[in-house]
Amino acid sequence: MTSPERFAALWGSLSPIGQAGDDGGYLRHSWTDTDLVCREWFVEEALDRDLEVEIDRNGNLWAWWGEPEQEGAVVTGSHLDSVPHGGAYDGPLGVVSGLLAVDRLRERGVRPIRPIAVVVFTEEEGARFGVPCLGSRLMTGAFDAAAALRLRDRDGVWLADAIGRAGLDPDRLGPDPERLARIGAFVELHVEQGRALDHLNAPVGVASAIWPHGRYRFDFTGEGNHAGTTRMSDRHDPMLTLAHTVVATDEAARTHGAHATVGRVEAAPNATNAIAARASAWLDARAADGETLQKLVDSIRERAEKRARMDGTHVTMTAESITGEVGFTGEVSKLAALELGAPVLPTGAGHDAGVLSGHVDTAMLFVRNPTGISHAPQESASAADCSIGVEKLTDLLARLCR
Ligand code: HGY
Ligand code: MN
Ligand code: MN
Ligand code: MN
Repeated sequence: MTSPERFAALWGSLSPIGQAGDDGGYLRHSWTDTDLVCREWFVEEALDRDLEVEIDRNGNLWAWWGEPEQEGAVVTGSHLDSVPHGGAYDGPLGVVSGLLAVDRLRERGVRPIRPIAVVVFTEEEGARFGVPCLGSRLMTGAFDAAAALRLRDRDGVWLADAIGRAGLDPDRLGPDPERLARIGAFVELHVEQGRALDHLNAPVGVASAIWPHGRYRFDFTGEGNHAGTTRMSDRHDPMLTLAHTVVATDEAARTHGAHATVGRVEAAPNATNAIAARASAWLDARAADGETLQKLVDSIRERAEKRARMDGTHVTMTAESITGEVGFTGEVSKLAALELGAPVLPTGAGHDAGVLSGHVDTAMLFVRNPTGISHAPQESASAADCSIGVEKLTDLLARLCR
């Protein structure tokens, strides 16, 4: 059994990396120095386990027990990057659990006939370059390499320069069909981003589905002017239209029983005593099915356009990334549900497992999060539940690799 103490020991070697600010949140944006330290941590832990480490053409890290070239690999893992001031567990829990599961398989005397790998996918949160699950989407061809070379972060740094600085060749970005074809099963363990397991009093659960979701950019244009001398009746203020769009987002989500959020806004010139000339807002919209998602986004867009006409401003909406509905219905998920005897539940959060599920027999395991909070410092999981998660992951991998 992986004791909570043993889990805490490995966890403790990773968790201080990238903890930013006094709120205890994490700042681990991909390809930054912090991320490179996290990646070095992973490589060291993998080499300590005599795993063969490789970095693929898209920057994803793979630690192999057995022959990478062999068909039918059993892969587990997750990501190490975070949203700004995110929680400790979203991503890293799956990576640490994967490494500990390799230890446990060896202690149990399991002799895999299929290679096992622990993977770290890059840029899962999309917090730096705006596209979630970028590493797994590039590998599967779900995101175009040429489009990736057009990605820049908010400081204007090109993705190509960021990965080049880490020693990768940007020209090699792109689909990796041979690698993908060699994967027989993928299992991602992840902290639950909600409280269903807490309410069910269960330490571990199995994913049934991932809600379809999308990210949309709203650009509002109006008329910049002096904040002090411009009469209210003469204004064309894009911030007013933006504000009404945020209210419309909340109301539409409640009407449609969906989740919709505006968590990021920008204004230009962003000065206290100047009426904004332009403003932007990013919408994250999610719903239990694709049809509801489309209705939700359409109604938000229509209300934004209607308000723009009232304000004499102009609004455009651009879809930045769309993720279709993911159902975890394959053999591995069925085995997971049977093997674990745990609750089976959907999630509104996107994951690399969702991207791979279109190509590989995939399952997701969730570990209880007593606060239910995620993408914030209050995200939590107990060492006891995490060590149960490692055992359950080990049970599943043991079944899959023989
Ligand atoms: O945003 C998401 O759904 C995931 O946590 N990256
Ligand atoms: Mn995650
Ligand atoms: Mn996340
Ligand atoms: Mn002045």
